[in-house]
Amino acid sequence: MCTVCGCGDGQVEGLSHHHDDHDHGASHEHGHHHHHHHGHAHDIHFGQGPAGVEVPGMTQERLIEIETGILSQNDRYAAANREKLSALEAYAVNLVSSPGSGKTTLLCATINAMTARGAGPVAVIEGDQQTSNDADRIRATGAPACQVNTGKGCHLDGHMVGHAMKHLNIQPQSTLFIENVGNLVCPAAFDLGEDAKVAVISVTEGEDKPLKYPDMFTAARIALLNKIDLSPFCDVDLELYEANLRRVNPTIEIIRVSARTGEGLDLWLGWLESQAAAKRAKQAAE
Ligand SMILES: Nc1nc2c(ncn2[C@@H]2O[C@H](COP(=O)(O)OP(=O)(O)OP(=O)(O)O)[C@@H](O)[C@H]2O)c(=O)[nH]1
Ligand SMILES: [Mg+2]
Repeated sequence: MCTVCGCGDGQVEGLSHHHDDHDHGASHEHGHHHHHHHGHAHDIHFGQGPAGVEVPGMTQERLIEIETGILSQNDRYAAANREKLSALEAYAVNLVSSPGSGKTTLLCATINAMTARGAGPVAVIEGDQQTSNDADRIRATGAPACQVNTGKGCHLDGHMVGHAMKHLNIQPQSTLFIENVGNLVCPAAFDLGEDAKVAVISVTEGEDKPLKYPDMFTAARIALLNKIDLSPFCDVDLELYEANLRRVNPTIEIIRVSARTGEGLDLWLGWLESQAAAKRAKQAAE
């Protein structure tokens, strides 16, 4: 189960995957009468309890118990992945975003640019609910890729990534790119053993997205503001976009990129190189 949104394949008792109980009117009665002086309905806030999430039929205490169990299990797998990657002196990023922000297109462009500069071995793990489309696109660049289909699941977890790492036979000093399932909510909560989460957000999505989905941008170390080539056509205020990113995460780094034109790719590759070098220097000093 995903402890963020409650989805999954019925591994947890009492959780129906078919959310056919949509009687919101009855189940969310406030129990007292509201007077709508201003002629508009009140806003409804779920996830205000200690668990931060609502699942019908479950208490907040039980939800916290389940979430703690799942996340600590996940953290053990993630720690094992991190150890393996460190032993290989590999650097791993977890690319997170909404569907279609351009993760795979950006990855293909990144890999091609890295190959052109002789930037060392790469490997890719592709997470999607279904299809091997993205792994096929990566393999077309010549890079090794392993597709993980999550089925009903909405994110990759540490266990899935551990399996994929075994399949990939990762070379020493590699850069490992993990493309998470397109989902701006749940992947934020799951450590995969990566060195950094990289949020890809495109100019077409709207400047308010960092404010509406803050967890993802709080978890990310860097945001790649993609499809910058389209900004003249979509009434986007790039300064406001960046200000909103910094409002939810004051230390987030931001690079404007276009996977289409290659704008900003040098800065992104430079960031990757410096992060990997810093990791190796830190390991050597230990
Ligand atoms: N104009 C423009 N289009 C882009 C850019 N990057 C990606 N696209 C387009 O955006 C669409 C989605 O790109 P993908 O790379 O499949 O996005 P994704 O994030 O991998 O999607 P999922 O894996 O399904 O979540 C495709 O039509 C791409 O050609 C860009 O920088 N500029
Ligand atoms: Mg993709």
